[in-house]
Amino acid sequence: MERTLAILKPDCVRKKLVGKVIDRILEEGFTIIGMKMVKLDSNTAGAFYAVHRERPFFNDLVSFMTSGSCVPVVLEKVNAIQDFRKLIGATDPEKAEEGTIRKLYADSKEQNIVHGSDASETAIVEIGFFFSNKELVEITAE
Ligand code: 3AN
Repeated sequence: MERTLAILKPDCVRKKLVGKVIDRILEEGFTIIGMKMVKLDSNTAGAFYAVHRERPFFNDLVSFMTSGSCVPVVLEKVNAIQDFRKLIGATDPEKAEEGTIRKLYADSKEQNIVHGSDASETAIVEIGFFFSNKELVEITAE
């Protein structure tokens, strides 16, 4: 079983798409083991996207991510990281495959509705950014 961090970004919340996106995630077989609503400050958003600090879009990205509430969600599934990246589609919604969340709902490369971790090491760090172990539900076989 693998874990990944999703963030439903401020555009997702503003467009009232949280329910639709969560429904889709569940339909695709992911289990939610942690979820909350947060409003990021600039330091936190900047730290989350620290790998992009030197990129020309960094300041705009931080402004966007602090422009409203976000919903970080921890998902569990076999192959969760890769399968979730596939479900959300390419960073640029115009290049995203038909039926992906970004193709369906995103307006631009920056305002692209949802984040998904890109590797197992980053997933662990990113989950720890928003959740303590105590906040994650232990899933037992049902
Ligand atoms: P992804 O979220 O698809 O993994 P990354 O990690 O390359 O994409 O970029 C992180 C975030 O930075 C993206 N989700 C997007 O909001 C923003 N971003 C990436 N590339 C651009 C760009 N060329 N212009 C504006 N924003 C960008």
